[in-house]
Amino acid sequence: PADEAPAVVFVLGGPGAGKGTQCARIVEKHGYVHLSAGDLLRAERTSGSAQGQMIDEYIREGKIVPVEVTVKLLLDAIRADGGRRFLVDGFPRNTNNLSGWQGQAGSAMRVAAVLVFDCPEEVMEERLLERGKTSGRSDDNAASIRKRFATFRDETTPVLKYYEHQGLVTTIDGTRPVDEVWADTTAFIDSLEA
Ligand code: UP5
Ligand code: MG
Repeated sequence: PADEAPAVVFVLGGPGAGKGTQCARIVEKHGYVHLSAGDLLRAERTSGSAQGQMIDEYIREGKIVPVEVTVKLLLDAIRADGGRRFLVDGFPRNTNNLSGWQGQAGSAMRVAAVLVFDCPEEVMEERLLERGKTSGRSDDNAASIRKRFATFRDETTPVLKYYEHQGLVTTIDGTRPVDEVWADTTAFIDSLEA
């Protein structure tokens, strides 16, 4: 119903698991608005703002940018769009992100589900090194990739555990070809709409 708070699906999974790829398809078929926290941070970095250099360093080191920065970017984008259904990709990445979201967006937004793409590090590493040949992303190199993996393992896992306890997590095997992953993804989004 229109009086309900806007719905958010958090999309998580390790670096290179396929979050952005699947989100783009969800937008095309299901009409969600896609907000990649990483894309918003990368855009903010190049906007020349004072915090740009700070964000740049966090990203290259695979560290998680202070939550106030990320939540503000996300909420500004959500409010500017005014839509009812959002995919928030790559967030919340640690328990501090989680409490920042709950404090600042908790009552205005409804977390409908948490979609997690599962993929072994060897596979993700290969994808990211390949993409790094052309992506221009400052974190698509072997040293940054190692740090991103460690951050995901140490800091994001507790967030996944939290939402698992809430019964909100659906995990999809992201190791397979894009079309096979998509078959499960679109079925899952359909199940939310049903
Ligand atoms: N590819 C995708 N799916 C494939 C498949 N099924 N089979 C074969 N290849 C597949 O895909 C990655 C690559 O793999 C692409 O070349 C793709 O074609 C191919 P993509 O869909 O881009 O995967 P994704 O999971 O989105 O990978 P990404 O690199 O974006 O993940 P990260 O989580 O590392 O990046 P993000 O942009 O979310 O964050 C970057 C950094 O920003 C973080 O490390 C952190 O420093 C900072 N950040 C924060 O501080 N806070 C936040 O809240 C968010 C980010
Ligand atoms: Mg991405």
